[in-house]
Amino acid sequence: MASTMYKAWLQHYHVDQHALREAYARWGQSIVAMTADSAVLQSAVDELTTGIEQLCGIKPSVADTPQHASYIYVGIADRLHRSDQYLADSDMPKVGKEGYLLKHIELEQHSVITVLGETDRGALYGVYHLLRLMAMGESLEQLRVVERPRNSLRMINQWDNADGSIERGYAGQSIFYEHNRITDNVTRIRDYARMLSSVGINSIAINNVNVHEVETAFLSEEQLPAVAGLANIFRAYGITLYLSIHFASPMEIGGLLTADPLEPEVREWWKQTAYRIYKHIPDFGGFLVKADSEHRPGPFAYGRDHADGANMLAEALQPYDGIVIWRCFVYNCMQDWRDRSTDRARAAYDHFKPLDGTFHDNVVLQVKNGPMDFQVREPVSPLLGAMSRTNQMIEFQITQEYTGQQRHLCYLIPQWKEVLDFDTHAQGDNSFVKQIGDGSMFGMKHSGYAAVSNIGDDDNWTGHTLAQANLYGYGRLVWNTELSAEEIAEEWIRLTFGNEEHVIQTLKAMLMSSWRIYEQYTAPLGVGWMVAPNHHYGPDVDGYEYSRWGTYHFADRDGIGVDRTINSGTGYAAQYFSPNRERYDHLHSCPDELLLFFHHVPYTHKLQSGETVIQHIYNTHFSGAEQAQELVRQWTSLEGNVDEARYTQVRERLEEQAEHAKEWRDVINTYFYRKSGIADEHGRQIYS
Ligand code: GCW
Repeated sequence: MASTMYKAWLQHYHVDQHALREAYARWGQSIVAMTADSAVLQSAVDELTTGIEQLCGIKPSVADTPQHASYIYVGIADRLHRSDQYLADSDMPKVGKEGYLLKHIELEQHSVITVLGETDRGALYGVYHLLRLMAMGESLEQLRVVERPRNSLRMINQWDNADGSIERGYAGQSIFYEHNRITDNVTRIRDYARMLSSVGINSIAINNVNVHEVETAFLSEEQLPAVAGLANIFRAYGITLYLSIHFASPMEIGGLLTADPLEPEVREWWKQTAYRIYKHIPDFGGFLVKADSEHRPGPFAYGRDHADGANMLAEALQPYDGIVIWRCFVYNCMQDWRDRSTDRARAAYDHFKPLDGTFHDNVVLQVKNGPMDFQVREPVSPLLGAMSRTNQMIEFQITQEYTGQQRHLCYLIPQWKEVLDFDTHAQGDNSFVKQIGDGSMFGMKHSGYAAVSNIGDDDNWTGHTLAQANLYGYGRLVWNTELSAEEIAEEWIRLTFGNEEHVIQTLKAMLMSSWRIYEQYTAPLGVGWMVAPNHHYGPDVDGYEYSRWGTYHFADRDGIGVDRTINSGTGYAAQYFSPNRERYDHLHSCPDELLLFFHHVPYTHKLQSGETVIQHIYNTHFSGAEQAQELVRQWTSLEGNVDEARYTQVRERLEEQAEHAKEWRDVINTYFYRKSGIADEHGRQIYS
């Protein structure tokens, strides 16, 4: 039996309100669907069947024509029999290729809950929506829901390696690979596909963007059958499979002496490779590419640019409608800390902006949400909005590399919401990042979101059971970017822990405060980093200060921060459109939370809040650590309301977090006290 941890948000708790359960069961006793030719519709029916069994304690019958007066109909609008036309609206709303209509229809002879898509994918998403409503105890009497996703690419990136390890994974080993091969244990992968599909994810890249030797050969005739096996699993849940590829594959596995993208034999090799892949996986999504980044090979080796590299791959995939997702995380990772003119934050824009308009229309640039690397606080990447003639998608990191590694609670949806609602001013006022995500800002063909997964083979998938909320929330958010972080949190809590008010309110408060709390006791005012090198867990203020990675804070006895202004600094602020450019560039208008990202200031500089920088550092670190302790208290108030296994697991993690927050507090406070010699106004304990 799957544990409560394992079932995540697909618990389908038995509905204990009698009248409600009876109503659900009346319709749910009978499912009508024509699944014959569609694995996706079959999944929809299977999900609905097990969902109803668990929610209502009855076993539905499944047939392709009504057997009872009340039933749930699952299907595709334009495939309805003439006699079934009443199931659709007289003018069926346009729901697109992934949307759906949910509706209660009451006629003389029939009482029907209908789930209709224009495609089988739409119907599947509709079923998940219906199950959600039932799990949250919503009445279906007035049911009428029309939904379509706002964004077309809703992708997950696995950073899984064939040896079973996961780069930046904090929840065990890979569920995809063991001992350098694709696993035969497909149950877990199927359950993952169900989870992803239930929140609307439609694409997955199944291997790390750092592609090592074994994964490079996934493109070979020998390995493709196993890859196709994974594609089959995901396809049944409406999820398209992508591979991360090694740019020098023609040399690594093709026996060529070059990977130069302008070399005809290299281009031919990729065309043959695409042909081979599509023979095995006719609906293969395409390639995800990390090139010329952190020692990965790329077109620079041949004096070519990123458009040359991406377009070569795009040409190979074009006959099959495949796409190239090309990452913009390109920067000099061999910088010299003595060199103050190179600024890593500038890199993505400097590399890619000049190439606007030169990429084929089946290339999508994948841009990290911030200019550095998934820190707890960063400005929004200035590249978002800066390329009006290029497909773009936005990359988030669900795995908590820099946000507590799933040992600390950090609900990330509020952070992502801020990114989506950021006004780039690219097309004047109200040019929000979410309009790049949905392609509307520049009317692009491809757009959307990708995020690095946070799952592994731990029983609870995500290490910290509450980190499941980030995976759930990512899917829901990129389906509908208008949902609020609170709404998503509440949904997740109800589906995961049930509908008890005390649990909902307590847990929601914990989730909603957690990102701020984490920010408070870690690196201050947007400066970032200050983590231990390599593994990135825990405080080490100077850990990256004299390194090659371009991640500095420049603290000295007088002050701290990176001068990225136009006149005296690296000029990074100029990459933004006005008025963001001026807002960041000027000390008086730069928002406090990003102050040290843009400016180098004395410790005595007064923030907009009225506090000095040094006092702010002390205050937030004392307060952050206290609030981490408060999270433990909030959670322990739920003892008895949450099952023992999850209660204990989460309590242990929160206790560890509270302890570790004190370590952060003391390391940071002591560091700045030693540097500045300025005492805490409130005389609290700072170790000298
Ligand atoms: O943040 C860095 C990570 C690397 C990662 C890289 C990237 C997959 O520390 O582990 O490599 O980002 O996004 O490519």
